[in-house]
Amino acid sequence: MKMKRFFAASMQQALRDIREELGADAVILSSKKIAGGVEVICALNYDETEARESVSEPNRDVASASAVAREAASRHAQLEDEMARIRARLDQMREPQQAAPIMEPKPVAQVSATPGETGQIIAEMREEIMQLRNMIQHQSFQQTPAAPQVKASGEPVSERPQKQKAQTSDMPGTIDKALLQRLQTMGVFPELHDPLTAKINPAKSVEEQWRNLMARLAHGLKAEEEELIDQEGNVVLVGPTGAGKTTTIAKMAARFVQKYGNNKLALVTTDRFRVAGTQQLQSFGRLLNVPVVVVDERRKLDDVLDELADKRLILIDTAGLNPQDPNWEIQRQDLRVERHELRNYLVLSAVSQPQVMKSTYHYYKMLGLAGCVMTKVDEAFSLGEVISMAIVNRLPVAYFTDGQQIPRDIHHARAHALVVRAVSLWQASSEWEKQNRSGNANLQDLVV
Ligand SMILES: Nc1nc2c(ncn2[C@@H]2O[C@H](COP(=O)(O)OP(=O)(O)O)[C@@H](O)[C@H]2O)c(=O)[nH]1
Ligand SMILES: [Mg+2]
Repeated sequence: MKMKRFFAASMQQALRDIREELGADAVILSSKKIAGGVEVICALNYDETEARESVSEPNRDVASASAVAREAASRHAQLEDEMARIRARLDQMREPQQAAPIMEPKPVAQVSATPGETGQIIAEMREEIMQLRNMIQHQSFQQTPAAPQVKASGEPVSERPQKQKAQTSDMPGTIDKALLQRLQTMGVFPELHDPLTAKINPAKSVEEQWRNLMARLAHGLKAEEEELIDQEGNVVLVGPTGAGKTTTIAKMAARFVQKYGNNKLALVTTDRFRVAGTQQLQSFGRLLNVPVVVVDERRKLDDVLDELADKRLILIDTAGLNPQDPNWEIQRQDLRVERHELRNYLVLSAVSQPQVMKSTYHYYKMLGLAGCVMTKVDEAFSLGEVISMAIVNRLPVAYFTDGQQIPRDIHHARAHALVVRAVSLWQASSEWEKQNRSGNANLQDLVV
């Protein structure tokens, strides 16, 4: 591991110097304020254990600064490449078909390559869809035998397809009950079951029906095509207390600074109802060296946005309130603007109960919602609920977050990746339930 000490006037300048000299794979091991600026120690070919041994006495600032830069530095270049590729593909894909929430995905076989670049893009898309199908199949049916069973004669046993045909012919024209059960276990809202299953062919094998269902789920889920930090404007995160608004803003801000520097970003908060409300954002703003402005009766949001006219992106944090709270109306007034445009994103915690999510949406939709951010995906037992919320309410997903690390644990959302994750969680929860059921049987013996 190569280590190097950098001195710079600001953390941002240090990050720029480091990136220039050591490249995107450099990892910050420690940083501290010194007279006239900051001192940062970096490493190339980072190894966690080795690093822990070399850096003694890390303090809180060090931990935060390290969290800001660690991994993101190395993943950044990779993400940028991926984003450029996806953007190009989406440009090619854009079709005038936004109407129904669940749309029939194009059968892969019908996608024909055209010459040149378009052909290449379509070939990549086809590959991606195949990967999605394979992943879903692999994750959902791990219990099915990997290799076909063979009779003593050497002839393959064709038992499974026959069995499935028998299952489906019992209920002509209806979807297999087991599939509905899977949708339920995944947390997919019942109101989506019919639209999802409407065009599923019950004559197909259960595996094929399931793959089709998941492809339709992914197709119904819309994701924000361009990452929010790459767009200009005023982005507001709204949602209940504890959903992860402030943390997500911190993650987005750190990503922005790493990509574009700190000159074109500002943070604004309307969360002035709790002492801690503004403190959290202010300390993060200090760390990134970006301005943080608090909106209140004297500083209207319109005026604040006028003052920040030279910024490319303004991230606006809010208090998690509900209409019963006397401050709800105050915050609504705070968010009322005449001279600017706001894009409100609802922050939905993947661990919220469906009813809580629904009532949250009900409260916040009156603000006008441009999309949503899914948080705490790492803590969720199922993702069907939060995915259903986005589909049913036609909220494009901008990001999903899966941890507390800033900015590592935020990801530009992609529909199929979220569905694959939902399927693998379903797999894990089915296993858990199976074990739990046998546990309950033992408990019953005890109780009786
Ligand atoms: N596990 C996990 N925790 C998160 C995530 N996002 C935020 N949190 C934590 O959730 C708690 C509340 O977050 P905060 O941003 O203050 O929520 P806010 O009230 O909506 O601003 C904090 O402890 C965060 O660290 C996430 O994606 N995963
Ligand atoms: Mg907050």
